[in-house]
Amino acid sequence: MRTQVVIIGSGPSGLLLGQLLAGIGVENVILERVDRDYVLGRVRAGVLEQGTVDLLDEAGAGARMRAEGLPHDGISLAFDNRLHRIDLAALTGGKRVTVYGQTEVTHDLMDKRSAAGLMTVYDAKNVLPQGFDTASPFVTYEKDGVTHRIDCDFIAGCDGFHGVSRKSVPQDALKLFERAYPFGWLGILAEVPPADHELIYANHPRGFALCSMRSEHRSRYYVQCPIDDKVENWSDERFWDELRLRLPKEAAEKVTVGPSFEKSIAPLRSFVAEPMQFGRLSLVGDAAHIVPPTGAKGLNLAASDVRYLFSGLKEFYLDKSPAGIDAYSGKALSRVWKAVRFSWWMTTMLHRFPDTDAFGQRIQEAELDYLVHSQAAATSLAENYVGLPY
Ligand code: RFL
Ligand code: PHB
Repeated sequence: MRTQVVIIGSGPSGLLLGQLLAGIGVENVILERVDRDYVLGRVRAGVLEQGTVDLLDEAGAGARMRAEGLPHDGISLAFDNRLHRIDLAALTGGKRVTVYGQTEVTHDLMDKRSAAGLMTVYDAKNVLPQGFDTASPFVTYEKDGVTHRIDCDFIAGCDGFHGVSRKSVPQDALKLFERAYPFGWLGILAEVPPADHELIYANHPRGFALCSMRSEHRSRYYVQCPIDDKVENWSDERFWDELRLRLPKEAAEKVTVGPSFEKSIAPLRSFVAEPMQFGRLSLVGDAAHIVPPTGAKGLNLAASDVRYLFSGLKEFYLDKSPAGIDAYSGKALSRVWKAVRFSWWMTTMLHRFPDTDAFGQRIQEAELDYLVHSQAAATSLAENYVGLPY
């Protein structure tokens, strides 16, 4: 068969791109390695920048987010047994973030896609992008033991960090940048009201902790844990005790405990692959870059990549010009590296590192103190947190 754009991966970046393309009449097919429920079962990001919110609206998938998402005007940094609020809106001329889970974003985009009758092949095995150094690329895959081929104009590699797209480009054409952090995040979801109406990022001698939420009745909490730790080592009781030890008293007292219904450990990593464009194949989102979740940037970067690629494809199809596609990698990477820097900086400032000595600890304390008492420093955090302009 033939289509205009083959999208590999039905995570948020693939689904969002597919929906935007369909909106301007560009045919696309999504090939996804696993099934729909598996994709929806992954609990990940929770904070949307305004640019991501606007893009979901443009894709026609913003209605539930508008109704159920929680707009936040600030966050708190906790250290030295106190909460220090950063007023994001006041520091950025009224910008804010929206708390709405990635699972819900994916769900809304999938519903829109099925309602529009757009083709998605789930359980597509051995997906392989080919011929993307020519003007006639194609993708092969297997489904129920039968091999299929889809010819197209462009291939969008939206298949995450472990996907096939990045692996399919000539490896000597790729430049990789990587930093692994010597700890992980243990996260839980529980059907209890959040400790605060805004997020709390805590630096504590026992390690980092984060209070987040999915709704006014559902909390998402994280604690920094050793990289080789196992979920089985963490009963709910141990988790709640550890979380409360890492929070200032005023926040710890407001933590409502209850049974967790999800518990997992995520490693933290910074990773960038350059370039993000190889002829007719583009890498989008986690396929090209990973950030540690401390700045809440992973999903938002996937959305900004989609915005740049979509405008390039739109220019190609509507104005018959390849200029936008040719500029994709440069534009996307410029924004990616700023978010990589911000996420690395937040991670470095808020976590305990195994090799932090007394000097390093005082530097961390001085940085946090400076941040909450200097308008210039707080403004820098705020403008990055709400999202740099596209
Ligand atoms: P995704 O969401 O990984 O989706 C990729 C999709 O591609 C499919 N796929 C394939 N399909 C066909 N053929 C293949 N060979 C394929 N290989 C893979 C996969 O099944 C999947 O459906 O990438 P996308 O769309 O770029 O979206 C990026 C975001 O998901 C990601 O940046 C964030 O979730 C990162 N992230 C977090 N970001 C935040 O902002 N805040 C968080 O709290 C947060 N927590 C997380 C995270 C990422 C995690 N990962 C990657 C393990 C927690 C975890 C555990
Ligand atoms: C989340 O709610 O999962 C979340 C929020 C903020 C972050 C990371 C994760 O920085």
